[in-house]
Amino acid sequence: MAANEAERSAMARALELAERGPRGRNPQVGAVILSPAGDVLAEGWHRGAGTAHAEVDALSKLPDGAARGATAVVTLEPCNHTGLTGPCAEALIAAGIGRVVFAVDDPGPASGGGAERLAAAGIEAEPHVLRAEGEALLGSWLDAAALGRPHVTVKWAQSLDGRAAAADGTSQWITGPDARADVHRERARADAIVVGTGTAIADDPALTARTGDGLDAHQPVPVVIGARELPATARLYDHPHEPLVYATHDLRAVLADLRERGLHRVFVEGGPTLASAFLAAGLADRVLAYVAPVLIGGDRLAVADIGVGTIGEARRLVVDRVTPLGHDIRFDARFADASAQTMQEEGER
Ligand code: AOF
Ligand code: ZN
Repeated sequence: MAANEAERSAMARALELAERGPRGRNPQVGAVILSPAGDVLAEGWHRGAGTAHAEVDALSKLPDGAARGATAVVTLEPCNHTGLTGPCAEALIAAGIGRVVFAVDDPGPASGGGAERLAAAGIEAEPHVLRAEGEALLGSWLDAAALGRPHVTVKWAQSLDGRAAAADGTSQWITGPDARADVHRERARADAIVVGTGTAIADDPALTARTGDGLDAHQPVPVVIGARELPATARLYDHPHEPLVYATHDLRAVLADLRERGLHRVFVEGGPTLASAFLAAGLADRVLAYVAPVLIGGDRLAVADIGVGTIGEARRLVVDRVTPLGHDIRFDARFADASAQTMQEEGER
């Protein structure tokens, strides 16, 4: 049965409640419990990993039995797994809830499926009420939940012949000002911006997002991966966010930690060794390649060995957009679904 007016306005309220929760590893979720007559019985929201989920928070404000036959209006599909807390679908069933209305499906391989669990218990679950608003609120959390890790964009600039630097290592200004401005817009959309220690030392990048004549309002967290020691004077230590430094080659561990910190969209800026490592591991979802009409030659390739030994193993992409930027051309491409590797947590199916 489609949602009625009281349920829709309760969902709008639940979305407001959700925003009280922190952005982080866990989604922002709100819940409102309505009586069969449409009166608000209780409200709840999720306060972050390890605390009660929104539905359970709302139920906890009611005396035993008071939710019998009531409707739970929740911004996210009630979870169906035991993570840091128990499954909300079971909590709703135990409380005698008669109907559930939710906005957004939980895409988690383990946490999803709550709607089916409710249906199996004879509880009507009405999905996708104010879905667009719910998805807008959760944003990139949804990508990370589906992938089991942050969404990864690997970016590079290259000459027409596929080089990222000249023989002496110089690499600045392969592409022109329009392409560089575009990179800053892309940085501003990311939660974290990642470079290898080699690039951090050689290029000394600031890793800020600069648009127009100043710093963009949103700054991605700078991340450095690799074993080499950075000089204390590195410019990235002047970044508004404290840099995260990982002295490891275990990209999965790095991604898992970034997700724990609520950094759901990762922008890998290089250099070629790190970009190639993400590609080789199948941990890239999107490629952003800026191609300049210059020839460099030599052996400083934009992408090195990615484990392709024979042409049948070539990694195919789908190009979503080709954009001229001044004299350069931008390719915005993604890996076909099966190619990018998801990451499942221990014990998840
Ligand atoms: C809900 N209601 O309010 C939230 C849900 O480790 P846990 O137990 O905190 O579980 C986290 C996962 O549960 C999270 O990734 C997401 O799939 C779901 N979050 N589910 O029913 C809530 N916060
Ligand atoms: Zn839950």
